[in-house]
Amino acid sequence: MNLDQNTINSLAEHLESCELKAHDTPKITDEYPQMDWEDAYAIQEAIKQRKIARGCRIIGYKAGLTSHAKMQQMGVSNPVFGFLADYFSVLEGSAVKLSELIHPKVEPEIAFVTKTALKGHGCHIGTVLAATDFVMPAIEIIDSRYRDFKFDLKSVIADNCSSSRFVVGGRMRPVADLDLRTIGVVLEKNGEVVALGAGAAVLGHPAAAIAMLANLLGERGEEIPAGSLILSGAITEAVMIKAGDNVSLQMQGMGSVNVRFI
Ligand code: OOG
Ligand code: MG
Repeated sequence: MNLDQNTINSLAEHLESCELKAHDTPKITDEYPQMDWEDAYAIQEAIKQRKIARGCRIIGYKAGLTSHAKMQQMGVSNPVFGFLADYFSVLEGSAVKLSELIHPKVEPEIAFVTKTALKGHGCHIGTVLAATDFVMPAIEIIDSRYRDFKFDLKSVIADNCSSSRFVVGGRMRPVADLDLRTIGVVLEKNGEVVALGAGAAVLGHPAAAIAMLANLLGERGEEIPAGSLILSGAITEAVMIKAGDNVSLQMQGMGSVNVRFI
């Protein structure tokens, strides 16, 4: 680690206050170019602890930049991981208020819900499928706190990987009789198709993203508890939205989920 605990705490406070007040900021590596991977995850952890201290519950995790479409869009080359707090969850049927966000985008993702804990290292697709209770279609609403969504991997990790809101819906399906690689995904905005893909866009198999996450947490002595919700990463590139937009995601055999922005 290259940053001291005071700097980590003050960067966590800064990024979290940008999130809560919907303000953007230049990426933090501009001021702290020496920041390393451990520092980046330590800042993310400090943001998580601030939320827990305020009474938030951590309900799960997310993987990000797990598809070539997303890596190319954001100009980076490795997956990243973040946490999901209770208030990130938007119920289908309610609307997302744009006044609470900076410059949100939507992404189509497969959400996993676990029935047993997952602890790395050594987790693989099989371990993940065995620990999965069910999967559901999810629309993730990302909202980088960095100006114009311009960041490097360390800055985005510190910013909890642009996590902001998500909506799950459609049908919960057990994974035993699903081939998650070939599930077709159609994302529509105001009735128009804006992105398409299949599950395999995420690391060849979406469960591989969950295995990577479990292995990474395992290195830190942590596990994914039973009952966690995990977003496995965008299947397509992210799509910008504005007030009045209506976004709908259809997943083959898994129904659809919708969200409105006001
Ligand atoms: C980082 C978060 C990416 C995904 O699913 O790839 C992400 C970003 O693009 O702002 O959530
Ligand atoms: Mg995402």
